[in-house]
Amino acid sequence: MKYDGIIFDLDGVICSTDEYHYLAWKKLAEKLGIKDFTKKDNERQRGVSRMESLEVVLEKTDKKFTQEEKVALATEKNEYYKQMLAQMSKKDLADDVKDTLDAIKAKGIRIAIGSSSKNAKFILSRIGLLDYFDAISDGDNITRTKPDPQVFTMAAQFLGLDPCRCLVVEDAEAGIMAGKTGGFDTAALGSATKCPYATYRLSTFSDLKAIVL
Ligand code: B16
Ligand code: MG
Repeated sequence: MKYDGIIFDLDGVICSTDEYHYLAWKKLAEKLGIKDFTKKDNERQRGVSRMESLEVVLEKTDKKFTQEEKVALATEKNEYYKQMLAQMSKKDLADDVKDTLDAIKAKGIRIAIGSSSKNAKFILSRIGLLDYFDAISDGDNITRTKPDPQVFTMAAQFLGLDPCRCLVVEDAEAGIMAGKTGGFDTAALGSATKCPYATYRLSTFSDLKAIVL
């Protein structure tokens, strides 16, 4: 087998919660009087921490905020986001994602989540995958977010595998950089396909089968 383990990003790879991040940040931006927060701005929020994502929004206003006020704004965004997540169900897990994951598992390849999010376990529970992965590395066990490789190196450790035996699947350029820095091969989806450092580029999630099976 080409890889013994696969580490999946969550938002924008396993499910479309990247769209909910965008909508929640846009709602916060509008409350701050920012009318031109766009998907292009949101691209820079992929994979990075909640507080770094807030700075992408605040670049668009002249208003100044204390650190305490920034924490309150990030918390407010997270409340909007969690309200959207609470509406999710198993229907939000696409068939091609579930079928591909099942096929990978059936071959005995170990699988992990590698997500910067502190909401990862809640999302996995909503879509019925909380107990499905061999390991979860997420915002609760890291001190640095992507593009730092920590979330992926910890996922590989949890799987008991060397990074060179694992593939990272990502939709964020920051995630591809994190994978590369950590010594992983990477498979890019969506906007991450623009990143020159990706090992593979996927048009659909199920393209993974041709690489790893
Ligand atoms: P939270 P991923 C990342 O998740 C998102 O891409 C990024 O936009 C977000 O800021 C980060 O999680 C933290 O998320 O606010 O839910 O803790 O793509 O690494 O799964
Ligand atoms: Mg992502």
